[in-house]
Amino acid sequence: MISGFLGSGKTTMVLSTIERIIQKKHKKVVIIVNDFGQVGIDGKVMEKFGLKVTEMPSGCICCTLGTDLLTTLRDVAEGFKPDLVIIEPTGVADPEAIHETLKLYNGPPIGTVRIAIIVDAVRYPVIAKALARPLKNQLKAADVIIINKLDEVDELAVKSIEQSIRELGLQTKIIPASATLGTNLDQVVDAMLG
Ligand SMILES: Nc1nc2c(ncn2[C@@H]2O[C@H](COP(=O)(O)OP(=O)(O)OP(=O)(O)O)[C@@H](O)[C@H]2O)c(=O)[nH]1
Ligand SMILES: [Mg+2]
Repeated sequence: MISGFLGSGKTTMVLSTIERIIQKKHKKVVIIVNDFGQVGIDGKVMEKFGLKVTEMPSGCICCTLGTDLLTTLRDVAEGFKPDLVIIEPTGVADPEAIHETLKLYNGPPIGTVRIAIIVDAVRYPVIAKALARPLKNQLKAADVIIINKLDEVDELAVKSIEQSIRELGLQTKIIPASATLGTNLDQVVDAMLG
């Protein structure tokens, strides 16, 4: 699952890493997007990699569409037999709630669930103030935290974000990256796949 606030760069990160992800070990990948955001996932681009894009009606898959996520998952599992499913929930989704929802899934076995949280390096200071609680909930759920848009900030800003995350008492792996420039994406892929 690739989660994070609106506009943090989830879709861009998926698009920038998908080729590496497929090369790494996954042959058949399904992407479940809950909402087509600022950057859409172009069906034709995905076809090039033999991917399938499943769009779910907008809404929050962590709550109202909980069963729809499970239905969608079962449909793709049975119909497509993917090696990897990437879920991009809406920016407001609570990844922990989605994780709980996934525990109710009773289709073909899921295997490992990993959660990558993307934070926007530019907006982090504002979000940390205005949305401290949901931010903490997201970060707490993460197996890896990606500080995205490295190209837009200086080293000091990145250090201060890292420090702020550590002050929440989290020891989670943190990777600064740029989805648009391609910085540190090998590390991102390794951490996302586990
Ligand atoms: N400078 C910079 N811009 C980025 C980077 N990654 C994404 N963006 C831009 O940030 C904006 C949002 O990117 P998206 O990939 O749509 O973000 P998202 O998290 O999928 O957004 P929603 O699905 O709407 O929540 C776009 O204008 C991207 O081009 C990055 O590494 N650097
Ligand atoms: Mg998106």
